[in-house]
Amino acid sequence: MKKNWDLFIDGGYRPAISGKRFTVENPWNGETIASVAEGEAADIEAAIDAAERAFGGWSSLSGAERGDIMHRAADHLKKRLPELVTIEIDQIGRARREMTAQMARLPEWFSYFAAVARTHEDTAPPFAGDYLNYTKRVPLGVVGHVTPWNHPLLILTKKVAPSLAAGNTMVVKPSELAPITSLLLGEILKEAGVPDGVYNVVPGFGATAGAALTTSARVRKLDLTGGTETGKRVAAAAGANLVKIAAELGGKAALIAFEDMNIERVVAATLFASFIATGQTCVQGSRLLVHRSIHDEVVKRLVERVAHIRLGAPQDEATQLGPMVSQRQRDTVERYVRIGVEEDGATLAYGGTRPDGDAFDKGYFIKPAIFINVRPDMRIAQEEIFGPVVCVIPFDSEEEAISIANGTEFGLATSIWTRDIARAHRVAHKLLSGITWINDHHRIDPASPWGGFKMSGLGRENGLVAYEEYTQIQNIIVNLSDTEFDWYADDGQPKRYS
Ligand code: TXE
Repeated sequence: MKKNWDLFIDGGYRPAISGKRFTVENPWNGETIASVAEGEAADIEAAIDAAERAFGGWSSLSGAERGDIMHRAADHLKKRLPELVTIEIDQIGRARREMTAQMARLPEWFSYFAAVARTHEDTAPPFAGDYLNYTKRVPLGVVGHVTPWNHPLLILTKKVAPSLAAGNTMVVKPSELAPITSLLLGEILKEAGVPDGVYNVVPGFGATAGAALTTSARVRKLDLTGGTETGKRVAAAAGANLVKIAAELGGKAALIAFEDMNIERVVAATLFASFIATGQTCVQGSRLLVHRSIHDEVVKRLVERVAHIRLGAPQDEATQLGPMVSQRQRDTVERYVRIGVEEDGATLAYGGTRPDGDAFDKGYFIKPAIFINVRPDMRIAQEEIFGPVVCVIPFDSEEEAISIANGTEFGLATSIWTRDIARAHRVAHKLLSGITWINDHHRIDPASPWGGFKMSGLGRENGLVAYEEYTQIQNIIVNLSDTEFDWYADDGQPKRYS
């Protein structure tokens, strides 16, 4: 991989106007993997200029023409996946088996939204009188994407594909911890035929580049994935300029395991939901609500099985869990482990400490943590930790499980584990949860809406709704009558509404 990266603006690389650079660290060994141009407000302005210039051309292509280019983008992306996977692992420390599985699906987003661009149909709503009435969905203009480090290219792809399909041009501010794959996507889109200036990337920090993009009145929509506090700040800035906002923010997902579920399946589900991505995912299973009658057996098996998860070098195929992304994120987890231990009643049944051994010395490792005897009102059961920590909470009735599941400020995702089909749907319908899986967790599809209730965010990614949210409606009302109409004439003709 090349070591020096610049901003990607107007189809090419260029240094930051200030000449500043920052470094990207490998969280597995602390080594610097790249030096990246550090964009600030002036660079964001230059990127918006380029995106504004490109808008006329890109938005005037037909949906089918944009769709063809996006299908080529899917093909190019597929070819470059091995390189992208390796870079993503170096940037964020996630295990190769996870990144390979996740990133293999990214081309589907371009294919799906290419098909939407080609097949989208507008509407002809009824309109009283002799009228032809139709709507057109037209692009918004320049849109801004602010993305995080936990699934850098997946989250960006979820925003870029519908933006492109709808005919928008864009400026991306990737996470300062993981900007490289976003830059490489620029090369891939260019190769596929996306015109220069349609896709621009300005790496930099939230307080400078991020703030410049999100306070710009020239951007017509902001789409952020990040922490809830950042979401509030960005939404306030967007409000000041009446800019549309989509925000995918924090979560406190629960798994609800009923007594009719096979114990081994509950245990496997919890390990997968809670610890994949070293717990650094918005839909992480941070609470296991388990029926009291199977609680002890589930806890026993969880503790037995978690001890066998293999921590290690993220690039190694055999590794099951990598380090956390940064010192800061590990500090947060360790702080919450202390809070949990100090809170009256909760017991740390496993993990929460750094693993022993030279292999783990330089990386931000932490052993997956299981808390038991947790009460729903404890801080560890309420606040987003964003790490490999699960709080096990027993329940006695369906109503109690629903109330605990809904009892946080978040509402992103929940999974229900039961063989009882009526109960599964009954519970799902009472959850304040944007995404609800029944007998599964962490499943996503480009066609299926993704986003949260309450403080988990605004708007939806994926699906037709995401395409529509990257458009605005133009309503065209055609009078089909040749009868002359003169409101002010005293001609004895009936007037409108009279
Ligand atoms: O996120 P930030 P951080 C949560 C998770 C995590 C916490 C902090 O709980 O522990 O957030 O993580 C940009 N104006 N999630 O600090 O800061 C920033 O540069 C404009 C959940 O990494 O929210 C980055 O590009 N932009 C989440 C992006 O926002 C600003 C994924 C996200 O960073 C900005 C990540 C500002 N004022 C963290 N401040 C999820 N939903 O999956 C920051 N940014």
